Amino acid sequence: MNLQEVAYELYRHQQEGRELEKITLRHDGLTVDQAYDIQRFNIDNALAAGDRLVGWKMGLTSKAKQVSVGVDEAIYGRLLHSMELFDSQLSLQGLIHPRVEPEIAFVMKHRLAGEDVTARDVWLATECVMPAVEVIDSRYRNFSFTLVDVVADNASSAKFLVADQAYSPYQFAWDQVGVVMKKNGEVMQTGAGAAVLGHPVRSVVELAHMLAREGEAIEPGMVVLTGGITEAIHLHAGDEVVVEFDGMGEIFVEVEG
Ligand code: OOG
Ligand code: MG
Repeated sequence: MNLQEVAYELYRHQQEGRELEKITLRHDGLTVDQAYDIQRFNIDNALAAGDRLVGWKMGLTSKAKQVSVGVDEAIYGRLLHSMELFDSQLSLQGLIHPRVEPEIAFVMKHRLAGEDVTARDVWLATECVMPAVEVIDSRYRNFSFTLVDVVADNASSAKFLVADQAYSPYQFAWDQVGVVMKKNGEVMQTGAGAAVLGHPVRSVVELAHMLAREGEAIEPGMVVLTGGITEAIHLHAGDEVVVEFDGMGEIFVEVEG
């Protein structure tokens, strides 16, 4: 099996917003390490085409998310400049079956690297913490995948939006922050920061450890999405989503169409 070929097929589907069958159906020997190689090849393709790496996302860090997709391990993906939204308008162009989820984002001021990174190191390295939402969009049919498939597909990354307002890392107990996600006026999901590995800071610790094994690091200025606090909800043209973060205001997503 040629990993570059598998990667390129997935890349075309990501670029064109076309779904495909799980790659593990045809390549059943693929390992998780090879899946991360595929993820990296495709990000390198995007960087060669002029995009920029702006951060990392953790995925499947909450029980609700693990149960809903049937994968019980945390994963990471890479965030590109082209994925970032700068206002509430979400175009469905190039998306297959998008879903949205509330997240807490860390923005770094110092480099974080190594298998011995602790929560203390994360606080020392963090510039600010921000409410965020992620729009995920698996390229696989019916959003159905194994661990290997989803890692290769850059952890279903599609779009993300961070709030305008940043907060001091010490202003809130991030595990106790409550979140309410409404769609078209109806409450769809509720949760608290503690859903993310007990405390979102642990997600950044875990990311640093996972990256250390690959010789990668969280660089200054990068954003880290720590993982969905609740299950993700489907988005369709005309939907209006409001995500309320306790004491921190709201993030709106208006789906164009
Ligand atoms: C995998 C991505 C999960 C999160 O925050 O847990 C994720 C998926 O559910 O498609 O982004
Ligand atoms: Mg997410």
